[in-house]
Amino acid sequence: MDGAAAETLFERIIAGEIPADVVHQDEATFAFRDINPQARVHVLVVPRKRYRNVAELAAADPGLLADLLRSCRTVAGLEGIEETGYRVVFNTDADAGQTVFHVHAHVLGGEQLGLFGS
Ligand code: DGP
Repeated sequence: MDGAAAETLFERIIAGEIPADVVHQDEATFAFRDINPQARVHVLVVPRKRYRNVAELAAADPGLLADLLRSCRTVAGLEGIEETGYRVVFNTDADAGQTVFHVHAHVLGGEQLGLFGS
């Protein structure tokens, strides 16, 4: 867990202090639409408990990582893209362009997605 005292943007969204288009929530996770969608469906899925990135989450709490991935599948079902396919992306630190240091899965789909790259 990130020891920094300051709340992250996503903690403020989870707390309802910043409005968001919530898609799904449960005891462990929270999902809402990305403010700058990169595909027809673009939902961010975050654990309520903050870890800096997916590597820290995996090391500290693999059960919570499994919960997070289950929520990604739930979101895909709710968004109608479970059958057509979707991508789950974890940007991890600087070169990947991570900007919010509260681990989040990007669930992308609803159209044919481009190839990976810069
Ligand atoms: P990343 O680059 O992986 O750290 O992704 C952070 C994402 O968070 C980025 O795709 C845009 C999104 N985002 C940033 N600020 C807000 C916000 O205030 N509301 C919502 N819904 N999404 C945000």
